[in-house]
Amino acid sequence: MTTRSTKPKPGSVPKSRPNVPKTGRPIPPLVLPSGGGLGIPAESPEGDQILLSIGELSEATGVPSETIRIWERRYGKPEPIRLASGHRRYDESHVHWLRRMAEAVSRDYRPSQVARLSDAELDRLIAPLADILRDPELAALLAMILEYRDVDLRATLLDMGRRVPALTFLRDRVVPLVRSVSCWWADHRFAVRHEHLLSECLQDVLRALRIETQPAITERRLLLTTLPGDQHDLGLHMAALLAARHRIAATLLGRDLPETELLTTIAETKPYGVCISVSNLVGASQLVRDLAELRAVVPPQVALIVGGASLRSLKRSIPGITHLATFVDLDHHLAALATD
Ligand code: B12
Repeated sequence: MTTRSTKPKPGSVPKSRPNVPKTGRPIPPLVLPSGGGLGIPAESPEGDQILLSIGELSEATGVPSETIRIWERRYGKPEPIRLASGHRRYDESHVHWLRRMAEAVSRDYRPSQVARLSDAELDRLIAPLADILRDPELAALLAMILEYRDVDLRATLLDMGRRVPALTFLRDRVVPLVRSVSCWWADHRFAVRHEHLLSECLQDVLRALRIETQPAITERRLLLTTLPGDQHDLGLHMAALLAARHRIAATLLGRDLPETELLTTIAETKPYGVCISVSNLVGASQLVRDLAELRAVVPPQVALIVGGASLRSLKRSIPGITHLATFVDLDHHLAALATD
């Protein structure tokens, strides 16, 4: 399959480019919620454009209102349109910039550094991910999502997952696919519904693949969960698949499990360890606090294994916690455990 010309090129994703996906099917333009919060007519000074309140901007970008205000105070961006009443309003260009700013920040660039960049520089900064889209197999998967071909998507992923080792499948297919979501979200090709569709399909596929190889409960058991409030559990399903491939029983406890429930499960199952996946929604200070608290209550013989995007923000390791940056590290860890 050849790369199609509509694909974004690194450093050249002009805001006004035609929004035509690789499939040739036009992607609907970003739909902004109508009406202003606070009961104020959401019109620009010209009176012909739908504008967003700060809450709506936050909803459209996933960036908390408080962060938007801080960035405006510190870096002068996003610079709101002011209504006669003094209220802040935002248009599509603000949504566009903020999504890309959030994407860069989630990849560990400092907000102060990113805020100084021109649009073209910001495009270049987050471009490496766009390279993923040159991969025809991944591009085909993304097209399936945009066309709501979830049955095909599941079947294709299942087939890939059965053909290659679990680590290769995760590292070369699943993780790049999930990461490209933020790239496409940042430049408006993906909406929340696409993100949900992909997440659901991936969960189905990861579960199915795991069940195919899941060992009967052995003495080596791993419990898997996320930290309170973190709904991002795809990393858990991925880690569970790897564990199953190493013949280690992975007991998925899902997200938002109260700590007391986790402690009771530990007491009742006597696992080798608890594996926690942390998305970059969880900030560094919260991560340190939550993990230190958990370590203090989990019996010392039970390993606490932590991985996920949020770890990149940690300056140093937390005593008693096994930090594994990638699935390659987890794979090594599990391999050693399985032969132990
Ligand atoms: C899918 C997704 C969702 C799905 C989650 C579905 C699900 N069941 O998991 C849904 C739509 C529900 C969602 C919701 C939200 N999301 Co979201 N989401 C994502 C997305 C696209 C992928 C996250 C993911 O699963 N990554 C897959 C994991 C495996 O990759 P990783 O975290 O980079 O981990 C790597 C390694 O660290 C390692 N790893 C991962 N886990 C583990 C575990 C172990 C043990 C080991 C060893 C290694 C390991 O493997 C990976 C490859 O190396 C990210 C964007 C992104 N680029 O990450 C945003 C993202 C995490 N979400 C974000 C946000 C803001 C939200 C919402 C607040 C949006 C909203 N306004 O509602 C909510 C929050 C809900 C909540 N309270 O948690 C932001 C967080 C930014 C921030 N710092 O605030 C991100 C970064 C998007 C962005 N650029 O703005 N989201």
